[in-house]
Amino acid sequence: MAAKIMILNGPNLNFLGIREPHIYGSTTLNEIEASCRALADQLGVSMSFHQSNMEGELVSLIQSAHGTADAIIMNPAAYSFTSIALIDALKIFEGVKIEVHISNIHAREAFRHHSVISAVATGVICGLGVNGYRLALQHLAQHGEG
Ligand code: CA2
Repeated sequence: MAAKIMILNGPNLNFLGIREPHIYGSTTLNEIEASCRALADQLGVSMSFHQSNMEGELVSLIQSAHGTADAIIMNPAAYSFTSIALIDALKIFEGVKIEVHISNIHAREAFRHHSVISAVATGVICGLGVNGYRLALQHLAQHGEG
């Protein structure tokens, strides 16, 4: 059976490609989803794609992945720097967890330098633009989770 991968996006990422293209590029979230879907088809994995501005909703989505998905790819956006609730939810999820940031958070303001999520992530991709999502999918497909 095809592996199942959940892709989660945190607050304000629905504005990708619309505002601040100098930081995040001009690709919209819908375009990222379409590109990930095409790649997932090619790789033979199944994929769901979500965005929420609400921390509790992201927690519920992570909980729903428990027992139903093999891996989570997550851009927690601003919650990366604050959310104990996301840490706890991700700890419950037993599969592979890849944290993705479009920008290089270490080259930006100091308050973006420490993601609290990274401690519970299997791996982190950051600063490689929207290609980070595709690289995460490729990794999962190549390493037995996809
Ligand atoms: O680089 C990333 O992917 C981030 O996770 C994006 C977050 C930011 O808080 C993190 O520090 C790094 C912000 C997402 C907000 O997205 C916007 C998109 C367009 C216009 C304004 C915000």
